[in-house]
Amino acid sequence: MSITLYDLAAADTNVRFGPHCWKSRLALSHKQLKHETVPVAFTEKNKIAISGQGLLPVLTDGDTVVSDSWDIALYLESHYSQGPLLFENEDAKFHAMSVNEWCNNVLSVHIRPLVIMPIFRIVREEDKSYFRQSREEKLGLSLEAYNDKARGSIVELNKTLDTLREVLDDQSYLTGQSPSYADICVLGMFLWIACSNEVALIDIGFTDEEDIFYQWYQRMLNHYRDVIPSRLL
Ligand SMILES: N[C@@H](CCC(=O)N[C@@H](CS)C(=O)NCC(=O)O)C(=O)O
Repeated sequence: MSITLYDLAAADTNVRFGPHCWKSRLALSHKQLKHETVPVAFTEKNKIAISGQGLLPVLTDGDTVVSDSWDIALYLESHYSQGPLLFENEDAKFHAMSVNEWCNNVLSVHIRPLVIMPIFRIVREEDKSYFRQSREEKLGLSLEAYNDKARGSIVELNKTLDTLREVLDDQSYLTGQSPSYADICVLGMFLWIACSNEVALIDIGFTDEEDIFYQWYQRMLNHYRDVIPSRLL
């Protein structure tokens, strides 16, 4: 069956920056599943009408339609038993679920100020007013005022990563010596920064080459290099 992933895109449709979309793209790569991607801009939700909701990612596999990155991960794991597992066992699934929640509720708070203006700059002209209005309504601040929090965010993000550094001190990946869906969730959040900003993460200044987290990040990019934009490798 042919798998298609509908993925949030910038004006340059090669630029895909959605963190949840990245989780699904990395999950497909992890399971070594061939797939096509369809770029979807913020105001092109008609392309995913088939899913009955308005958020990306959406995956189609023949007649099956799955939305929500977590549900996509569960779908791929249960329907494609070949290739490496996303969750080694039930405990790993619960661990990944809590890492995913932590990414969505804690990490994202520190990351969002770093991506808000860069995303505004790279989306299509016709998407800019939707992006500004929807984000300003949610944040209760102008994009510009929110962007002013970026410097402080880098410091907070760095502190937050200490939780991961403690784990990565003893092992190469979050659940052991090979990557799993928990690692994918975290990488998805960092690809949100890396794909919306023109400069490399290290140039933004929140980590350095000696940092155990940065080393994990490089290992992850390399592991999933078949789907990672070449400028990040
Ligand atoms: N819980 C959902 C979140 C989906 C989500 O927020 N997707 C973003 C892209 S990564 C989106 O569709 N944004 C479009 C919009 O805000 O209009 C998941 O994990 O898939």
